[in-house]
Amino acid sequence: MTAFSARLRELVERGRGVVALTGAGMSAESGVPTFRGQSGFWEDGSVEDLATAAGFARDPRRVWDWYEARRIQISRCAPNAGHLALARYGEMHPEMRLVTQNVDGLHAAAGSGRVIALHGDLFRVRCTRDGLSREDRRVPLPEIPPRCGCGALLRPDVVWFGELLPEGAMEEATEAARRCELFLSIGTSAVVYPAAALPEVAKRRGAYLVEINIEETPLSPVADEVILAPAAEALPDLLGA
Ligand code: BV8
Repeated sequence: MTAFSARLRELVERGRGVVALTGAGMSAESGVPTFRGQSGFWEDGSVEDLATAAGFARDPRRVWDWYEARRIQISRCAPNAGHLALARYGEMHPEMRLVTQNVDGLHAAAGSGRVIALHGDLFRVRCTRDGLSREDRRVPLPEIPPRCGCGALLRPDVVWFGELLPEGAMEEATEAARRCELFLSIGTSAVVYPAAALPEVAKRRGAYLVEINIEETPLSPVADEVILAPAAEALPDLLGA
């Protein structure tokens, strides 16, 4: 059983103005690899080649090989107890806002509605000619790199480095962070901006800032409470299973 302060328990029970920001660590116990840290995807420093528009223009097949492998892997993953605890808590407290950097769709699969997805969705693709995006859950894809009916290349409908976040998503998330009483930063290394600015926005406006992670991050010294535990263990304890 994870230990929480009385203050945190009281804020969770009140349930007024709770915002949760999740990162790759939220899905680690579902079997989805994280980006940084021990088994991180980007240990070999290939982020520039795999998660940028320039990398895609240079070698669309190499980028799609990576995204296709993630789509296939994630299609076999299920939401964990942490995703389910957040979904149930959101049902009981409809004003709770869930903001995610993840593109794996596991919050929606767990039943969370109204997820603010800052970095897009692995199971949506976008035509590189007209920019229109659509859901595409085919696993595996029929060809790599996949093409639109118009013949143009399709790209993953995710936000790459150097790209702007989806219209309105950051504004909605920032407004929620400004108004919340309790901000939970869960399973994120807190290094990717502008998402990483959200906890600081909440803290500056007087929210109680809590970090749930298995290790310290640059956010830890700023947090009011750091819970060093896996998300799938801490969240059911904190929010109720
Ligand atoms: C942008 C693609 C405007 C989708 C990703 C200052 C201001 C603005 C921008 C910048 C800035 N400084 C630098 C920038 C540029 C850049 C940036 O932030 N770079 C960083 C690296 C310094 N930001 C951008 O480019 C953003 N765009 O700002 O546009 C602009 C335009 C032009 C020029 C400037 C600005 C776009 C950012 C989005 C990039 N796309 N991914 C995909 O393929 O997935 S980001 C990538 O990192 C993922 O999306 C991921 O979501 C994100 C954050 O990583 P985390 O989720 O935190 O995952 P990570 O592996 O790092 O950490 C996991 C954590 O979990 C660890 O702490 C670990 O301990 C913990 N953990 C592990 N197991 C568990 C656990 N915790 C709990 N339980 C467990 N079981």
